[in-house]
Amino acid sequence: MALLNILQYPDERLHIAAKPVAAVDERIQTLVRDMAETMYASRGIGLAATQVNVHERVVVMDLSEARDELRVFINPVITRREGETTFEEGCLSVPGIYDTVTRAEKITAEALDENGKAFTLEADGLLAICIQHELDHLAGKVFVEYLSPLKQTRIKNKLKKRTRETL
Ligand code: GNR
Ligand code: NI
Repeated sequence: MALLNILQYPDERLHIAAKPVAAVDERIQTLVRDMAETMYASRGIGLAATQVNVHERVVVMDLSEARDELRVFINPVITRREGETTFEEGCLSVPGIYDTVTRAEKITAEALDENGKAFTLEADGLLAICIQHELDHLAGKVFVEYLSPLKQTRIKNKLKKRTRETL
């Protein structure tokens, strides 16, 4: 097991689009385990491989109170979107920043699990929001890009200042 470093916005590597996983092999299973360990250690509800500088379509998620219901999405795609909902989002790559984002209320997602088995999931509520947030990461998009240019500039300056102070 290993803890992975999480890229911090505005790191340009957060904008690299992830490639599909060719085979769910031992290398991918190790990545999944390390990403899960990193997500739990950071108290996040989700983590996309992009955030740990691996540009392949892998996501881990756990929305359970007890933190014992790991969900793994390999090569995920959203096949259906319905309705609209807004939620105050945060991101492990944008620490301390929370703002409202509008997304689809209900989605259908298709992916492979950690054994390479295909599944379909209908989701709403926080699960639907989190899946959309993570798939955005795989496309190279961070939630702050939904905010106004002014807010994006302020967030960038705040995080750059913080990075300077903690180096
Ligand atoms: O831990 C997280 N919480 C969260 C809250 C609202 C909407 C999305 C999220 S995902 C985030 C973890 C993360 O950054 N995943 O990419
Ligand atoms: Ni995020």
